[in-house]
Amino acid sequence: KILIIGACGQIGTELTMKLREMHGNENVVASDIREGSRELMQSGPFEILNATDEPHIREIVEKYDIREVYLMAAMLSATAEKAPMKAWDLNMDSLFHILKLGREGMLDKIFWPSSIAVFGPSTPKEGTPQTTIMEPTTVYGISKQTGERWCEYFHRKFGVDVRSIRYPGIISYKTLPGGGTTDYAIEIFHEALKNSEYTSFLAKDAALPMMYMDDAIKATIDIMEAPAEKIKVRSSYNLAAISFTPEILAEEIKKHIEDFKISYEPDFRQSIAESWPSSIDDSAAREDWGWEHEFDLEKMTEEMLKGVQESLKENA
Ligand code: VAH
Repeated sequence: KILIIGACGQIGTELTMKLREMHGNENVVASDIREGSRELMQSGPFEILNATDEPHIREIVEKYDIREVYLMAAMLSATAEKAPMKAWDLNMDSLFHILKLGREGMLDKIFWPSSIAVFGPSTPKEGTPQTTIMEPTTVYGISKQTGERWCEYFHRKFGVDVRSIRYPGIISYKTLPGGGTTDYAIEIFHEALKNSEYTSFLAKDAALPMMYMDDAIKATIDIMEAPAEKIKVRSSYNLAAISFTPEILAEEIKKHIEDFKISYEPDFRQSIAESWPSSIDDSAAREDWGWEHEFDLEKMTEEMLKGVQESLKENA
């Protein structure tokens, strides 16, 4: 059976629904520090779990005979800057608990998400390579860089089959943003549909690597389904789909909402965005396990406007 830790988060929610669709609801146990959406809570087993609570994790793994864990719990970049040590403890302790279970032979496979936040101001910004200099300036980025090193260590030393992806900014409408620097690209759709205007907390030219949620879920499933020998990178794979600036995204939205207006009031998150790459080279993922994105800027914008419109109607 599969356990998802952090199942109520932005990625966790949609990943849980997808895995339940693939493997059967009863075979996918969702867990998080708090309850999640009605759809998630009603579709299969759920446990309230603090991702740093090792004894409770072990108890759940034994109770449900878990053999695969997706560890999606973390504090993201913007929130982590407000509570650095809390973010470090959550992001790192949770990973150690799961890697140790893997070392003890309790798990067949582990998925752990990294992020483009592992890159810093000294990293080449365009077409950032799979292997390059990484001097992250955020607590979140430092925790993800450290986590990658531990994943590679537990794989090399103890044969733990842990797989990881450096997610770019992820855009979706089924869960509200969770404290990320890239979340302007989610908020903008809600504001455009509600008020036809949006004030961006990033500057107009802040280019960032982004991906629509369906592509992120597909990549997560693809890397976990690939034969172990194809997964040559055991720190974490670069992954990319689209790159755009707030200005480019606003222009795309204006094709659907003509009177949409954007203004810019960069805040502390602008300096985080400036420390990250503008675009990523993900050729290793494409070569090793056949990664291919589907959603370009146009298709993502259409899907988001449709999806946010529906959720606004439902909650109206
Ligand atoms: C964040 N959405 O903004 C996350 C992600 C690359 C961005 O790590 O912190």
